[in-house]
Amino acid sequence: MKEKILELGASFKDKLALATDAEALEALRVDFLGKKGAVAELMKGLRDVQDKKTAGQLINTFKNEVETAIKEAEETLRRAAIEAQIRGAKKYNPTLNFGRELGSYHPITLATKEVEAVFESMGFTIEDYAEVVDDYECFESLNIPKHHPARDMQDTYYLENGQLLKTQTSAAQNAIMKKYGAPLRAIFPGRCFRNESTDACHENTFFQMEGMMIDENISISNLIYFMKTMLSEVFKRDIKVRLRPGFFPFVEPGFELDINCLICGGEGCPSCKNSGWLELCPCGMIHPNVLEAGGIDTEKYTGFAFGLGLTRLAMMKYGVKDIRDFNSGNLKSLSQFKSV
Ligand code: FA5
Repeated sequence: MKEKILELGASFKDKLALATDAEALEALRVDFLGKKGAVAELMKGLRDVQDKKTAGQLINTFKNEVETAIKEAEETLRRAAIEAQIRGAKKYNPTLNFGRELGSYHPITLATKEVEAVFESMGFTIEDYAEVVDDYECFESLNIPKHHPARDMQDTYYLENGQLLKTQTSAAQNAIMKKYGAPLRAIFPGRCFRNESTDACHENTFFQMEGMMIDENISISNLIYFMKTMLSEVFKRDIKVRLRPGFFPFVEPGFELDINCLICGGEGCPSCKNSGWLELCPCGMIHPNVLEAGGIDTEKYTGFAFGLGLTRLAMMKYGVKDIRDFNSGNLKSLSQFKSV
């Protein structure tokens, strides 16, 4: 009996190796485990064996081995079929590219992703904030009380319910300070709205990216380090930058950070209002009143903030001469920017 089983085992192995589809496996199962299969024949043969117990155990072990091997082979086939399906789906997906151009990222999205990646790698979290805010968020909490002349610099769209369309991403500063407290590193990109007449470098709807870092002993050198790193990572080449004093009620001291216009190389053109420089990223040390309004202990903490003009950054990075092209919906020009 033992020899017979060994013989059958070898034959089963050979046949299993050749069974490469479900039908062949089923045939093998019937041959060995079916009513008239090899195992059933072995059981019949028990009649003529003296040591029935040992022979019965051998048959049982063989039967279990055959069952397990067939099950495993079926599972392998099932997985291979699923993988083939997935591979096939990648080759042909009727919902994609059906006689049309594939979509692409908007250049402002690309610029946003790049800047986000730079700050994320330096430990900043990325926050999202509303486009409709209230007077406190956009002005009061930023040390700009009612009737302060700084409000005139941002011609605001007010809603009938007293709320307004965010004129600057700084409007989220207070809520983010309250949400996280100190220490804090956060950036928050967002769409801003101002009732401005448009030209090659001004839009009424544009993007900014605000950034804040609050901790013990934060100074202007930290601010300059982070601004420099961001610009060199995003532009990946040396660009001329100038830092000059700038007034914003929510920072003290405040700076204007301008970059040499990359459209004209600094000669002067409509993209930079013929000055050769483009205001890109005002920044400064957060005013203690603003920190206090955000619940931050000003005895212990200081911080910097910046308001990067993301749409202008995209202009410079991609050589777009007129900011109005971004909102034009002109797919022919916008779809040139495919990669991140
Ligand atoms: C502000 O909005 C401040 N909240 C920035 C700030 C944040 C200062 C934190 C200090 C600390 P400003 O109005 O200059 O500042 O706008 C910031 C940037 O947004 C500008 O440098 C410019 O790049 C961009 N920007 C402003 N107005 C427009 C516009 N109409 N079209 C396109 N980009 C604009």
